[in-house]
Amino acid sequence: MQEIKNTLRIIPVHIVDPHILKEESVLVGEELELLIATLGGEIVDRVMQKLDRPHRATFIGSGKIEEISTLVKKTNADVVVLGVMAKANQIHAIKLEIQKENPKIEVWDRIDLILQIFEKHASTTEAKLQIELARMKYMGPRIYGMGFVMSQQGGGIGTLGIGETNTELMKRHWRNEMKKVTDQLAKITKTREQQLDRRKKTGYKTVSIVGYTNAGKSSLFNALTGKKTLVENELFATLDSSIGTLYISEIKKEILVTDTIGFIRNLPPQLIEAFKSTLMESIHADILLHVIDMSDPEIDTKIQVVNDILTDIGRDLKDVIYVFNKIDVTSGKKEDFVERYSSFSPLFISVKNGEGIETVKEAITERLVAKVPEEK
Ligand SMILES: Nc1nc2c(ncn2[C@@H]2O[C@H](COP(=O)(O)OP(=O)(O)OP(=O)(O)O)[C@@H](O)[C@H]2O)c(=O)[nH]1
Ligand SMILES: [Mg+2]
Repeated sequence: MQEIKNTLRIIPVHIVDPHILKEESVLVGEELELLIATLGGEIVDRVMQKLDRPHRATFIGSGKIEEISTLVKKTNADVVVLGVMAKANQIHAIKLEIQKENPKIEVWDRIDLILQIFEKHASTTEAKLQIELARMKYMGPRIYGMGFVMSQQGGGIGTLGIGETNTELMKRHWRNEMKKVTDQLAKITKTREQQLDRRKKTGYKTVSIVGYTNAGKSSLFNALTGKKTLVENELFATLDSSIGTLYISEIKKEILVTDTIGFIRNLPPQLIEAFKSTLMESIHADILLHVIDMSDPEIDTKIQVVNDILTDIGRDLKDVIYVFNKIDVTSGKKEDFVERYSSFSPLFISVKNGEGIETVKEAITERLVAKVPEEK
């Protein structure tokens, strides 16, 4: 995959499952285009496809590929992005066809797009390593040659003329590379674990901020800790975890607050796995603040996505507080959410105008005060 230098001319392919609600697919499509905007891509045209079931060889089928090829020629596009997760061989097959119109065309699926954004936003060694690992796990077959993919599927090897030895070599190289990165990351994870242990021993309590991407996590983190982490109206502005402190006068102690990477729907488990070291604090925090954009029309879906990922990484939802943010631009009624999410002690805030920040501190204090005696 090439480095991104100039503005990429992108054609999104919105693949619509006829079984889901129209409103929902519109929002999923908007999210895809928001991801493209975050990468700094220019949408030069768009393609829609209603698809009951993916075509085995190409996901979208030959008719659609032809339509896209024509558009690629007409618009001089650099990248075609499928709004779904496709298999390496499917992407490859599409690419082979479209290359007839533009030999330099890139074909990505939604995960490739997310990985590109990660790469653009990564600043620390840890984030970079995690992205490299995610990319190897997800795209290894595409990077290190199609031979591996073909041999996995048990078909097409003969026709491509890739010998078994060659395939084995590629596989081994891929595994070695992955092991190098995994080892480097393991060191960082270990350091983090030791830090966490030390903090726990010295009695530090930790609060971790989690939530869907762009919900306002870093904004809340800054408001609570007085730090200045990057806040952007972009998806995945934050890729690392930051730590700040908050003084709780009732217990006369500082607590640690962490901000971390946001979540998004339909992430393959390998990707989440690759970010484990960043997510470590969230897994072990005493309290989780789940920040929710209350102005979002997909609020319930996104809450569910976050909960599913938390559960996946092994965090129970017991000590989670729901923090509904952006009430300054929300028309929905608080009462409905209070009722629906009563077991998550819902709070309502606007980091933008400072409303409710105190209630967040109070809720944290209340939990900590309740916890301290039982632990002594
Ligand atoms: N209207 C309004 N906008 C807000 C509020 N809080 C945050 N925002 C905006 O929401 C956008 C995302 O804020 P961030 O704090 O970067 O969100 P995040 O959850 O850290 O996002 P990622 O790190 O990208 O996952 C920014 O444009 C903020 O200015 C709020 O209370 N009201
Ligand atoms: Mg952030």
